[in-house]
Amino acid sequence: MRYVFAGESHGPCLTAIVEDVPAGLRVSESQINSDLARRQSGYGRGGRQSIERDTVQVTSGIRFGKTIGSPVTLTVRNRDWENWTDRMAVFGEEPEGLVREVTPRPGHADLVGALKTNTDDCRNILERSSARSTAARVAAAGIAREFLADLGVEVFSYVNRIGEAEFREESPFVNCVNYTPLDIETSEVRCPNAQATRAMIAEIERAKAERDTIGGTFRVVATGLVPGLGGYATADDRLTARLGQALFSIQAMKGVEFGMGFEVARRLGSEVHDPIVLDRERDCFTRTSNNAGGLEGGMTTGLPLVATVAMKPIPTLMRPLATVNMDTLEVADASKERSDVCAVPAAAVVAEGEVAFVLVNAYQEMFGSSCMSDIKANLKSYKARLRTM
Ligand code: EPS
Repeated sequence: MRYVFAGESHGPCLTAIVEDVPAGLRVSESQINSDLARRQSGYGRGGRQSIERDTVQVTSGIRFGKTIGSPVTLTVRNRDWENWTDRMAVFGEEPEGLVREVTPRPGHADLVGALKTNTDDCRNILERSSARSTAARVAAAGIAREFLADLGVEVFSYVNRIGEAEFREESPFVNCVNYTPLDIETSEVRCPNAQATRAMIAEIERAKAERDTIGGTFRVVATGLVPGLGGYATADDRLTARLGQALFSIQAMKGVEFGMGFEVARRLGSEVHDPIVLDRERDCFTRTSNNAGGLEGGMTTGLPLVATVAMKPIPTLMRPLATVNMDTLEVADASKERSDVCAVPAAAVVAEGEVAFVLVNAYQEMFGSSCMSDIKANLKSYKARLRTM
């Protein structure tokens, strides 16, 4: 299952087309809309989110609430388009006195994108590089999430750091599965701990008072996975690499760790690797810890998959950084219209979707692609074989 997506931040709409969708998958419009709403949420979001009310319109691939095996087209309208019809007109002449974006923001794609594509207006770059496009990606991921849910796999996320405010967890790679959606979604920063939530909000307030922006880290967790997804034999099979690529494809992501992550470099082997034991009750192999974050040799172990992702502060600062005016070549303040002070809680929702697509593909490789009933039958016999080993 793969998707392409298109649409400018201030154009009429954002569109995604999802291909290789098996037939017979039930899809809920309200579930996609609730993911879109989660993506719009989070303490520290900017003015744009009070304009938009993201909802999905599906125009192909689904009949009577179920996929029929053809590509699924999903559209999210940009309400803000109405305020941009002159500056973002699809056809017609450039309006008289059009203000071009010539003061590229450090940290954004503005300057390098303009140099690369030979334009004198950074708007042509920022309209696409903006994280607004993640609304289309979250809508597309709704299909992947339904696929996984049908196979008993759940993907969720939570924020564990904003700036200096950290949610310190006891054995996080084992205990993270105990947080409920209520614990996470009722927090204004999507952190399942009230004290840490308060500290994170204070960090966002501190950045806002300084007219600055702030980043953080979040975890993406997937439960209910079978062991053996991905592969150890070729570079392309390795799920670790595929997850890394998917997570780094999201704007502003600067680091990805699995399980214990970088900490493994400081520890001895005996403190890192998860001892294998037999779970006699569930009749399967398991581990006494999950420092590997659910991945060994490029494959899932069957334990929860836990990725921790670092997001940098958003590059549009209300107290602009120094840049160079591309017309005059003089020192200037970087562009600032409006921005989010912090978008870490929203980015975590986007990351859930990217992880979901990687997992769907790993399931399809092992268990088939054409229809859900065959995929489920194949999965059932695989699970039965694992039990008889
Ligand atoms: C976003 C919409 C954008 C920004 C943000 C995310 O809206 P606008 O540019 O109209 O204010 O709030 O985009 C960026 C962080 C960025 O770097 O471009 C959204 O819908 O998520």
